[in-house]
Amino acid sequence: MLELKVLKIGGSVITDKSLGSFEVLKKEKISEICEVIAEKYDNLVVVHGVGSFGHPHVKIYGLKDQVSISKIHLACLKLNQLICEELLKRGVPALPIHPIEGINFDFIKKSVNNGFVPVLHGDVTVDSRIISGDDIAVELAEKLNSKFLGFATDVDGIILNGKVIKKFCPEMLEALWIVEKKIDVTGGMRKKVEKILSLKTDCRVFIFKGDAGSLRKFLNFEPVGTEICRQ
Ligand code: IP8
Repeated sequence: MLELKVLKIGGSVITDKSLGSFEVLKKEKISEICEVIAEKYDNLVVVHGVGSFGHPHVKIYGLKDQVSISKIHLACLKLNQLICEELLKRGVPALPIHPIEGINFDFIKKSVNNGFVPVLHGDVTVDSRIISGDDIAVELAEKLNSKFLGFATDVDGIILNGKVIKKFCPEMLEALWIVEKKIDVTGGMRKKVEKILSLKTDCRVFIFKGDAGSLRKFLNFEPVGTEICRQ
């Protein structure tokens, strides 16, 4: 498999995740992103966060029993179906894949090799854990030996001292500080960066704004936003 890209789209890019929001889509943003993906989707795996189709549910229902887990999963599915439909409308052969069932990396590889675009999402597990889209994206990049991993977020990259930095090195981790007022049960930017730093394979990783221009750059293998350097 040549030049595989893994693109993680943040839940706050495609849904309104502000306090009190419950299953609120950012429809224009979803259209914009799907349009850009439709321009270039070869060897691509997409993972999306679930935003207000999952985080508020975890807060409200908890992970206490099977009914809660089912409710949370169903909300994640709703968003995943919608994203896949929007991609499909634009000719992208999106293949919904649900991590609650376990991730079959060979199947994902096979589907990419056969021209599909697997679309995974943040989810819950039957043993009451949350699996974040960030974890899934990093694991996919590792297992599929991807050379390009991108995180489309609601910020331009990593902001230190008020400025977006082009390259982030592990020594900067302590300085990473971001104010987040949203509900996020899987952690913010710092957790994302820590996860990326744990990546064991040789893969360029970028955090960038989920807008058309930045996304286009990423899909064309151009550096964008902040590159996370691991040494
Ligand atoms: O939105 C979280 O996934 P994320 C999954 O990628 C749930 O952090 C169920 C909250």
